[in-house]
Amino acid sequence: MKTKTLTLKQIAEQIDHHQITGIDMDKITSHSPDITVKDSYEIQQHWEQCALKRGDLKIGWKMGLTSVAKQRSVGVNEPIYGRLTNSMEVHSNTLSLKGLIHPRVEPEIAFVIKEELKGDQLTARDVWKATEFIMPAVEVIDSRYKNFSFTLVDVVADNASSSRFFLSDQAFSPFHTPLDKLEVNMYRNGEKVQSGVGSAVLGHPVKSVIELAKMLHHVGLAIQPGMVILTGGITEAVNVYDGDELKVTFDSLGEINFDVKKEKED
Ligand code: OOG
Ligand code: MG
Repeated sequence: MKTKTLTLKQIAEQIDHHQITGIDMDKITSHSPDITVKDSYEIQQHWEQCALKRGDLKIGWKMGLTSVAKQRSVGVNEPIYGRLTNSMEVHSNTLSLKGLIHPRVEPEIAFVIKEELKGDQLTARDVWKATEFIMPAVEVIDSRYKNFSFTLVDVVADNASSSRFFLSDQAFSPFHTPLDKLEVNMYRNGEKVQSGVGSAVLGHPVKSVIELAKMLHHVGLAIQPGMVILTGGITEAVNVYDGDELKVTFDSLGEINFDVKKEKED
């Protein structure tokens, strides 16, 4: 079998290039079949270095595949995490398709943390105590792999398909409403395309934060104050195309609206 031996850093640079250019690529497991999940998280760390060198700032973490709907849709059956930088956050009501390959959007709940969260034995109470506020969010995922097809190792190396995200203008007290009961609906061009309830995320989105802290603890990391955490898609993700109008409603937490455009017009 023909195998190229690339270092983990070289693989991270390759993925970074495809993330920037918006050109799809072969799965890394197709040329480096021996890579482990642990290696993939190391690739993420190298990728983060590339992004920071470019001037990006680290602003948080995302959890992925925290709902059965999401796990089923991509055929990977365990939660993963990725890294968020400031250039991924969209501050307007337009999602530009520039640099994107085959984007999909999904409704999520974001937590913003005010005290360090560290350890693999945290409780929901620890997380609430450390949470400054929560916000409705829409994540735009975009696998760099051809046909949005990957194994666990591939998707972790590709920063858990992180691409862009929207946060609502309004933040809420973590105690405003029970997040496991929150009903979320997603409309594309006026047609309801997905609906779900917060409990789809590991029973309650707070559990996603506990799980993230645990996964990070196992590699000697913690969630730092100020970090944003996307807790994972509540429904399956839907494809978006040029000209689409998206509306995502979050019950008593309001809605997020945006248009999808080929090139940003500003
Ligand atoms: C992996 C990322 C999943 C989520 O919220 O479940 C994710 C993927 O589906 O490409 O962000
Ligand atoms: Mg997501």
